[in-house]
Amino acid sequence: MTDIAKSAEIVDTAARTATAIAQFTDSAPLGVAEAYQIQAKSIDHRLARGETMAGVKMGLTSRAKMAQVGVHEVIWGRLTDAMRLEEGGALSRKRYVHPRIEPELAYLLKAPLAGEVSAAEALCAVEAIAPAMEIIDSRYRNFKFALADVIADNSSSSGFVIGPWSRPDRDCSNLGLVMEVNGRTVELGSTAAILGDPIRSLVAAARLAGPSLGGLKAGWIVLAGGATAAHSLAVGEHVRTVIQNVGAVSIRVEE
Ligand code: OOG
Ligand code: MG
Repeated sequence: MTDIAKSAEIVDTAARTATAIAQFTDSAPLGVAEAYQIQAKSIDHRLARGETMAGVKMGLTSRAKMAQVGVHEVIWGRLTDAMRLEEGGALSRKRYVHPRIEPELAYLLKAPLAGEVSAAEALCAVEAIAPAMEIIDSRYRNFKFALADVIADNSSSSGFVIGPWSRPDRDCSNLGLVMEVNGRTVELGSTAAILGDPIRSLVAAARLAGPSLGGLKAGWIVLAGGATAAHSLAVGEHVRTVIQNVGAVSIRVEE
């Protein structure tokens, strides 16, 4: 039997102290349902320290991401206010184990969403969209994990940065995007890489995450998932993502 509380404390401490840990599945089997319980309890520690829920991140919604980490299921994690980084600001490299960054599309909800919804219904709950990047930092050694490990570790989420919000009045199903580091293109892609259309990621968030969270709430952010493989961050890098017709978002990496 997995000790949910103990495991939650282990991932929370690893995240808080930027210390790599062994995969849980190296020592004992771990189910997906238990893994989500560990995630929930680990985030409870953050909420107890005064952080508040800011939304949900969807993960492994593109083939490029699945291939990079060798896990092939859509997963989700919780976002808190403390994970948000200032757009155009800096992140401190030493606060992470081995951070990576990836280009994403963000949705801001104006109405609650839960359970089985259509793409049209999901879009009706969207107040705004924005270019975004997620900082993922698996707490497991060598960024290696199985499905249940990554879920327990809040689906690797450790930060996010959101560019300017705009009205969700355009077709976002196939928008070109580029992620550049110090002006050099490192990833090129399309929002279509996200489940064929990123709105499907919001539909999946409502179905998969909604029930555990009492629904996705108005005011929450939903990250649709990386459209390309992630880039490993190094001190001195300035990372910028531009999404066609949506805008740009950037961050730099300090010591
Ligand atoms: C797992 C999290 C995946 C995404 O956008 O696909 C994710 C990982 O890559 O460590 O955030
Ligand atoms: Mg992501």
